[in-house]
Amino acid sequence: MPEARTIDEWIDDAVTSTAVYDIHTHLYPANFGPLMLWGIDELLTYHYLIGESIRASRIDYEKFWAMDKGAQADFIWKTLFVERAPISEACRGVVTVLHRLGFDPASKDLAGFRDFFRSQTPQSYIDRVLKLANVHTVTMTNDPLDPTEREIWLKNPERDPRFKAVLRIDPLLLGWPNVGSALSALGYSAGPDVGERSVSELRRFLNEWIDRIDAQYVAVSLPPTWNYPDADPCTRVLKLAVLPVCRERNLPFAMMIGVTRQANPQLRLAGDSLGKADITSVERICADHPNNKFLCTMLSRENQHELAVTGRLFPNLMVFGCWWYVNNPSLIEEITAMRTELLGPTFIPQHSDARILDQLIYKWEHSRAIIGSVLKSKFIDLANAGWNVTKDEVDRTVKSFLSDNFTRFLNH
Ligand code: RAT
Ligand code: ZN
Repeated sequence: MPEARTIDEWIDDAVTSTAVYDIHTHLYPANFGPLMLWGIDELLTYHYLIGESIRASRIDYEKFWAMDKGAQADFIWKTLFVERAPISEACRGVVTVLHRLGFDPASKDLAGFRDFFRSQTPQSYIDRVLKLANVHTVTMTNDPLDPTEREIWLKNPERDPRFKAVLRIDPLLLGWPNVGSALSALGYSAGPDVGERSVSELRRFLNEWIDRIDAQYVAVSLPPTWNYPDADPCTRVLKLAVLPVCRERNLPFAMMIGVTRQANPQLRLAGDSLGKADITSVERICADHPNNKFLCTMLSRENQHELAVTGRLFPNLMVFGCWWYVNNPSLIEEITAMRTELLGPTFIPQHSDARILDQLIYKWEHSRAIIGSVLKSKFIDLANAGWNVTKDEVDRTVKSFLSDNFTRFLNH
């Protein structure tokens, strides 16, 4: 029987050396031009840090938004890293990134950091970051109704095989009746009412865009009030267009549930809140569509236990990630331990949600450490219970968590 120290070493090795398939980010490859965000000014103006700096400084919203990006980054650096200790998770992330790139973050030499980023090219910086973060594939979030993104796709950009696409359809489910006119402006004869004609045009839209971007799955974020089934356009579009198309094409449908958009609009992207959602909607959609595959993550801590239990009940449901406001060390640890106890190795513990390329470095370094520590405690408990834990078993478990559970689910 291996000693606890040996098991710890196996896990540390596996967790660091296994390359990650990051199943949800907001990143783009270099040839997507302005959509690819990277570098120190983008890192500092991450919406999490915008929210934190406005709160800490009590600056007027208008005064903050009137600054250009460089001035906002200066302000956030001064407010959160110079005047105060950067002890929040989002602040610590910037410190980890700078450190891993070889800087002494304590030098507080923002001008020096900027010089380094100015000397990088987007393409080679992607190689460097993916290597440092040990991430082999990054899943984007692609919205064909976003005019900038749409223009780029319509030019058939060359694909970087490390960046996979996902068709994100929030407005198609939640934006009725207005989305009807947005679709008809693009040549789909959809009206405001989700009638039969709109439904068949929606299916055409979905199929065309799945093909164009080679989508790996179709995704939506939903409010805590989401109810399924309901007498609303969302249920109708799901039942008649989204789920049949996903089924025909064997694509998962990803539900990210619990976001209340724009609870404080003054904060713009940083102004979204959260709430506890009704798990019975997840149960019903999985039960009613056994031939569909679902990915699901939930935003409120209060939903995490019932989501893990729901995962036990439905093999067609893949529980994934610690999303956004639960992507913090104390909660990742709690959620990952609980999911392991209820689901064994059959879930996807984490995604990064990175919006800025460099964030892959910290989001994965921080998450790997926690996934490793949860696995150590579980494998040592197992050894103490009398099981002969092997290195192969440890390696397979880590690979399932960081990459294989997702590819197996896609291919099933
Ligand atoms: O985590 C985030 O950055 C959020 O702003 C959202 O993008 C969220 O993850 C989403 O995909 O809606
Ligand atoms: Zn996201």
